[in-house]
Formats: sequence, C-alpha cells, structure tokens
Amino acid sequence: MASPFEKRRAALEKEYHALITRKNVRNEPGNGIFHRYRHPVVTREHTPLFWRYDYNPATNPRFMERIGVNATFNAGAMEFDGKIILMLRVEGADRKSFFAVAESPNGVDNFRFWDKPVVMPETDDPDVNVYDIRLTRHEDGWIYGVFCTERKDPNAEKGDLSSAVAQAGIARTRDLVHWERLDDLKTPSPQQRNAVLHPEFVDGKYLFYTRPQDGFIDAGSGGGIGWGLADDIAHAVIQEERIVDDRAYHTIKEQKNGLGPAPVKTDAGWLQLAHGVRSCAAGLRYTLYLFMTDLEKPWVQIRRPGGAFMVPEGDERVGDVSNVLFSNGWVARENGEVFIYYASSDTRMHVATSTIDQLVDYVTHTPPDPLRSAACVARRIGLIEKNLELSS
Ligand code: M1P
Repeated sequence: MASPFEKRRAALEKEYHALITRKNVRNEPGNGIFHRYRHPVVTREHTPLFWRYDYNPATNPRFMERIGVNATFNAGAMEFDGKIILMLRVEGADRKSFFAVAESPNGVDNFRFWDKPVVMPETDDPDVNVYDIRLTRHEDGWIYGVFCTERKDPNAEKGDLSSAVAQAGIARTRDLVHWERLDDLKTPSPQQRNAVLHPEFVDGKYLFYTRPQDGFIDAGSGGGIGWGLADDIAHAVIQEERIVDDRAYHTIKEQKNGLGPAPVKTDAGWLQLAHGVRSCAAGLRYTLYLFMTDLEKPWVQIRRPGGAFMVPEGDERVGDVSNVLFSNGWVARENGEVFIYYASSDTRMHVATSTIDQLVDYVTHTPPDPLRSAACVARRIGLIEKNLELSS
C-alpha cells in the first residue's frame, strides 16, 4: 500500500503536470489592439514542487510543503535560443523576492521553470530584496538586467521597520545563468525604481530611463519617467536626470509612473510601455499605458495616446496588492508579433498578444488626453456624429 508520502507526492505531481502542460486560449474578439488569454501564464503553482517540498520520506513523511512560494510576478522577458523566457520576480513565503527563469516554446503556455533560481551576485552593500528586472539585449553584445535593489533606510527612526531605500542594481550575462554584478546606478535622486537600459548607445553612452522619486512609495516633488546618460556601464553614474514623461493632475499617472520594459524599435519610433498610478478610495490603481519616442532622440515624445492601454479586469483586480497591472517585459518577434507580459495585483503573470502594426496604429491614432471633461465630451460627440452619419 502506498504511504501518505507517496500518495500525496503522486497527487501533487499529477496536478502540477496538468497545470504546466495546460493549453492557453486566446479571448476573442478582443478590442482590436491586443488579445488577452484565458489563463495566467505563470502562477506560484508553476514553481517546481522540488523547490517547495522536501522529497525525503525520512525527513518529510507527510510530504508537507517546507519552503513556500507566495507569488510569481513582474517578469522581464526576451527571446532566447528560440524560446520565450520570463525572468520572474518570485516571492517566497518569507516576502523575500528573487529571480527565476521560466521558458515556453510559444510564449502563451507551457512555461517551465529552469531547475534553479538565478544566483544574483551582490555588491559590497548586500541587497535585502531584489525585484522587477528589465532585460535589455544591448548593442554592446551583453544582456543586461536592471532591477530594484532595496535596503533598509539607514536614517530610519528607531522602531521604523518599513522605511527603505530603492536603487537600481545592474548585472550582465550572456546565458541568463551566469551573472556579473556591476555597481548600482548612481543618480541625483534619493530613490530609484523602474530604471531601464535603452538597447542602443547614444553618442557612445549608455542611456538609462529612470524614475526620480523623493520617497520610497511617494513621488513627492519628483516623479515622472526620467532619462540620463552614463559613460561607463560598470560604474554607471547619471549626473543629470531629465523628464521624458511627466505626471499630471487628474490623469492615470497623477501619483506616479514608471517605464516598463526596454522600448521596442519600430520604423515610426521607439514604442514605450509604462505604468501609471492614480489614487482612489481603494488605494492606488496601477494601469498600463503606451507612448512613442523619437528614433534618434529616444527621450523626445512623438506620440502620446491619452489614458490607459490596459487596466486590471475581472480576477486580475484581486491579489496581494489589488487593482494593479504592472509590466516590465515584452517580446517583439521578427514576424511583427508582440507578446506583452503583465502581472496582475502583484500575484501572477499573464500575456496579451498584439503586433507592431497594431501598437503603432494605437499610439498614432489614439488622441491625447485633453485633460478636461468638456473637451472629452466635445471630442466624443465628434466621433459619434461622424459614425451616425456613416451608418445612416
Ligand atoms: O505594488 C505595485 C508595484 O509597486 C511598485 O511600483 P512603483 O515603484 O511604480 O510604485 C513596485 O514595488 C512594483 O514591484 C509593484 O508591482
């Protein structure tokens, strides 16, 4: 007769296999801009059982979970060796995040984690928490990961156990397994999250998108998506941060915003995906938006569609930090397809698919935010009247 250990292990392995081989289904008809999918692509249940359970019947006769995983979200993404890979933020039951790679043959299902999480080297100032990596295949030949490194605020008052300092950690690799840690990015801002490396040199320098903030959570008098140039990637220093995309009153990004993944180059300009944060009675609401910058001057906005591109819907609205969509990874394939990876409510990862043509159409033809209700009504009535005329 099978032991409790054997029975539980067999049942869990069966369930796990069914999950990681489950086919995903595109939701039709979509909005013409992108398609969502029925299932999330990676959840905490996708992490291998051997990451969580002790497989030794002598030390774990009940086959109990020993080291739990709380969430899998905010993944960097790229095409690598013909596969789509996600470099996820995996958060353990102990709240510490780490990075782990999962790969899929088609980008929409069958994501499987590599056997071991990423061992990210540290600087002389150890990280307490690392998360939200942005992957950039740079024209210098390296793959870079720029991520948030968080440490306790050394100036926090006694008893204050939540004040933290966020900075941008930088590491590089050629195989996504062996990483070389470089100095953290230095900028004039006291807090730095959502930093992203641009894939091309600008005047022989490395261009970083940044997010200058006064506080760990609050933008304070700062905020906006910034940019700056660094001469040396191993000791990257930005002397001056300027704003590419500002916050604005009564918009989806009034509280704060931050760039998502590294931009995608198109004939029309650099497609940029970002998150905008507004306040409401339920707290903060994170949505995704797009804009486009100039090919030669990637810090100059040339398209500025108004409002959100994606907002939390249905089950996406609920999780550890509800009402949040966040993206730091997308993949543009040679054939024009774009896989947009987004996390919902700091809990799990999803995919939406689109194409370069659709996204360029969207940024080109979606009107900018007129910033006032009366102007919005006038514009909508313009659309309605034209449509009524066409259908009469
Ligand atoms: O909880 C929502 C997000 O909050 C932070 O993003 P931002 O710096 O823009 O406020 C990050 O902690 C992010 O990981 C998280 O998803």
